Amino acid sequence: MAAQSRTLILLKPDAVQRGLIGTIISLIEQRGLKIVGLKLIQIDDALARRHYAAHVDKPFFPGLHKFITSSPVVALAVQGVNAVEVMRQIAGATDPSKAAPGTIRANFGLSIGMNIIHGSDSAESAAQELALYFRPNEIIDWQRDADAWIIET
Ligand code: DAT
Ligand code: MG
Repeated sequence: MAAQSRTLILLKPDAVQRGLIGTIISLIEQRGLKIVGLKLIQIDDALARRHYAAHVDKPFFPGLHKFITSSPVVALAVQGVNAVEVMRQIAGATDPSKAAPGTIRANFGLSIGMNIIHGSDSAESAAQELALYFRPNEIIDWQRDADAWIIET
């Protein structure tokens, strides 16, 4: 089977509040990606600062911090061929009003500060971010029989 990687996805407070959890998880599954970790979590101040460490000094950080701690998020560990890149593609550009048609952010959002979904932006950040949200035994290396019809050998 082709080499696979993992990425950390968050369904942000706006997605949870708007009842979009199932819809977005379906899109991830339908693409052929495999969910290997899944939980509902309330992000606190410390986790917000660690997750968005690259942005703590940006002018938009106070608003970002308020938003991401305002309501629960769904954290997903997602696995597949080029999972980091594929999830960034299907999420779309950071600003939903500029995201390509058909992407999750374009389909469900309009505001950069409420842009529905987070996806790790590199293999390195994926490894760091997965460790923020999941203990090793919360990521399950399960065998999916449908992979025979999704991933070329
Ligand atoms: P992405 O989430 O596409 O990786 P990012 O890492 O540059 O984007 O920024 C993290 C989040 O911060 C982003 O999802 C929404 C928020 N954000 C980024 N730029 C912003 C801006 N100019 N104004 C308000 N919020 C912003
Ligand atoms: Mg980012």
